[in-house]
Order: sequence, then C-alpha cells, then structure tokens
Amino acid sequence: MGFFSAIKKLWTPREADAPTAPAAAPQDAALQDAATQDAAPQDTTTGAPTAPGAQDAPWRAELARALRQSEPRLSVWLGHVLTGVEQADDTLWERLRFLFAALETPEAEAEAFIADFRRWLAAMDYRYVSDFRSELQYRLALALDLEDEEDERNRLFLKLTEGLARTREQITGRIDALLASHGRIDAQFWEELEEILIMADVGFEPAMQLTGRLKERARKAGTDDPAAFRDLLREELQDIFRAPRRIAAVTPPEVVLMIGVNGVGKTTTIAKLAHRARMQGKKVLIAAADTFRAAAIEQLEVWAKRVGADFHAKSAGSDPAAVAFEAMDVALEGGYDIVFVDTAGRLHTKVNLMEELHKIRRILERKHPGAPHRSILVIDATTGQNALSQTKLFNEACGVDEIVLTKLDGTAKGGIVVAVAMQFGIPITFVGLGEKMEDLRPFDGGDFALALLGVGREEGRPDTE
Ligand SMILES: Nc1nc2c(ncn2[C@@H]2O[C@H](COP(=O)(O)OP(=O)(O)O)[C@@H](O)[C@H]2O)c(=O)[nH]1
Ligand SMILES: [Mg+2]
Repeated sequence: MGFFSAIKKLWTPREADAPTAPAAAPQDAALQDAATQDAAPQDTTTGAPTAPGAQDAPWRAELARALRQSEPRLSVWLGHVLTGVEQADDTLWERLRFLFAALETPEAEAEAFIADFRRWLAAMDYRYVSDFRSELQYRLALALDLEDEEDERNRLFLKLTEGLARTREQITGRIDALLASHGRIDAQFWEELEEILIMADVGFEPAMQLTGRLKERARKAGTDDPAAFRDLLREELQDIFRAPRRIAAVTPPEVVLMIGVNGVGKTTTIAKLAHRARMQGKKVLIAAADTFRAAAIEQLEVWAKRVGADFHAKSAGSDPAAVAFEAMDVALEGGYDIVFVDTAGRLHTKVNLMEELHKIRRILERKHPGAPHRSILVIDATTGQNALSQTKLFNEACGVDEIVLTKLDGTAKGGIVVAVAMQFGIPITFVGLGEKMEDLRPFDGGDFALALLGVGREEGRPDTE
C-alpha cells in the first residue's frame, strides 16, 4: 500500500527485457492526447491542476513523449519530470501533476502529496532541485509503493556501499591481503582471519564462532583454495543475516515502543519511521514518553510537525507512563494506524530505567491488548562492542523484537552488525545511513553482506529467485 489509494502500475518486473516495448511504457490516452497536441498553440490559463492533455502547453507533449519512450523506472521518470526544472516552483508542481495524472492518481491525493512536499521544503528551507531531488524520489518510491523495485534497491545499495566504505577497508582490505599471502587455507590462515575479524569489531566470541562456521563450510566444499574463500564468506554472512522478521496480525493502532540508551538516535529514528509511515498513507501519532528534558520533548515535536505526524506530550518531568496512557486514548479515539512511543535512555540507575520501561509496557498493554506490538531497540554502530552489551541488557530486562542500527555511515565499526546478528538472533529491520529522512532504510541481509565485502549486487546474487 502506498500514499495513493489507486495508481496505475506502469512499472513492469525486471524480467520484461524489452525496456522500450510499448507494453512496458505509459501509453494511456492522456499521454497520447498530450503527445499529439504538439502543434497546438500555448494555453494561457496556466496554474490550475488539470488532467494532461486538457491544456496545450508544448511541454506536456514533450514530457508525455519522453515518459512514453523511456524505461519504466522511477529515477528515469523523475529525470524527465525534472528536466528544465531548477527549483521548487509552479513548473515543478505542474510537471508532478502531469506525472500523477498519467498514473491515474486520484487528484485529491496527488494534491495532498504535493502540499505535503511543499510543507516539507518550507520547513527544511530547501529550494533547489539539488537539495531535494533525492528526498522527492524517496517519497515517490514510498507513495507509489515502488521501494522494492530494482531501481530503488540499486540506489539504496549504492548508499549502503558508500556508508560501509570504512568498515570494508577494515575487513575486506585485510582479507584480500590474507588471501594473497597464503597459498592455501591452513591453520595459520584461520588464526589470522580470527584476528582480522576481532579488529573489525566483530568481537571475540562471534569471531571464533564465525571462523568455526567458515571452517566447516570449507570442509564441506572440500576446498583449501584461498580463491574460493570469498564466496564461502559471502554465503556465510548471507546466512547469518537471514534472521526471520516477526510478522504478527495487528489490530490498529499498531504500537511501536522505541528503546535504547541516550544519544543512539531514538528520536531521529522515530521521525524517520514516522515519515515512512506517512508516505505509506498511514495516520501517525508520536508520544513523547521521554520526559527527562524539555529539550527532548521539543525536538520530537519539531520532527512530528516536519513529517506531518500528530504529537502527544506532557510537560517535562511528567510520568512517562501517564504520557503513554493518554497517548493511547488519543490513538484509539482518533483512528490512528500507528503510534510511536519515544522513551528516555537514561535514568539514575539501570534498574530505574528498566522499571520505567516495564511500567510503560504494562500501561500500553492494558489500554490496547497486544501492544506494544514492536519493541524496537536502537543501537549506535559507532559504539562498537558497547552495542552488544546494550542489546543484552535491554533484551533480558524488557524484551526486544527488532533492532535498528544507526550511524552506519562513515564508521569503521560496521562489523558489529555481524556480532549482533550472530549473538541474539533478533532481526535487524532498519539501518541508519545518515541524518536525512531517507537515510533510514529496511535492512536486507543479502545486500548488506555484499556491500560489506565490496561485491556488486549482480555478481553476488546467483541464487535469487
Ligand atoms: N550520521 C548519522 N547520524 C545519526 C543517525 N541517526 C541519528 N543520528 C544523529 O545522532 C544524534 C542523536 O540522535 P537522537 O535521535 O537525538 O538520539 P536519542 O538520544 O537516542 O533520542 C543526532 O544528532 C542525530 O542526527 C544516522 O543514522 N547517521
Ligand atoms: Mg531522544
């Protein structure tokens, strides 16, 4: 489901290997009309949102032709929409309207999307295409339900590969050297590999375990050839990251409890998740149950406004459980689809913190049986091994359903992901690759392993469906 209640699906699966075949291209009447009105005189009544073809501006014909002839890919289409557009102005809105009309998007929803985006631009003080192009593509991908399409996945893979550059240096660079210096895989090889993994923040225990599993894999494959090792490692990592997601039926509102120590990125992650949910057409409430500092409440409120979510808070110092209690009333009465509950990451003692989280959980469950449906632990990749002790603590004290790993961009400690995945078997659902809204993306273990090893998506996925 996307932002729009109905859209025409013009994107065909990748297997359709004739990118310019008429069947794969937009060819509805609207585009045809506009395309054939080339020679018509320019209309002077600009500004009103009208269906394509109803007006005769030459750009409509040109855009229609460009869209019709191009590959059905979001990035390509956006490129055409943005041709000749330099900043956010009426030209851009008209061209977006044209695209939506071609996709047979209900007009009111198209207008809502545009209004929403304009609000965002104003809040962020963005004007030029270069400032917002990427955010616009991300929004379109979510709104049109195209995030899983090849195009968007490749874009994400690129970002992941960039973000993991320093971690990759730590791991891949050294493994390459290891492979180059050994004629065959022997005891010495395994010892050195263990060291490399420990240095890359995989951690002592997990490094031993991983080496053991790789030994077994090499034995089964009957090889001691270093040239075969990279494939073994890739397969092993892809296996490790294959923790199943828990999917449970939810009676709305779905309640998401965000937990984690201070500074890991809980509040910004709530904003990013709320943004995603909004773009997927959901009605979102954010509850400020981190009442520790007034500034934390204000920060969350600013984000709620920016992403178009509703917000519930009490004054600083209030009982967090009371905030959760009231927020559930608001959510149940207001017909919300999803509620995010922010929590404090520090209290005077760990015991206090865990007791408080228990209390919040009890309240949520009492108000809405089944809630919280997801307890998401946020951990910061840059803290390396600390992330492991935090996971252990929160998991034992109050249960963790999912992990979101933030700040993977630019850290050399991304090896921690391997340790987290191996030690707890808790699914990692999203990773943070930067501070922008679009920088929180679903975690794909297969792609992650490839990016970590510097392998391209095409070469590294022989066994995909
Ligand atoms: N580079 C980077 N910074 C992030 C990411 N996630 C959060 N941050 C930053 O981390 C800082 C702390 O985030 P905040 O949400 O306030 O943490 P909280 O105390 O857990 O609520 C902020 O400056 C965020 O912008 C990420 O994925 N990458
Ligand atoms: Mg916070």
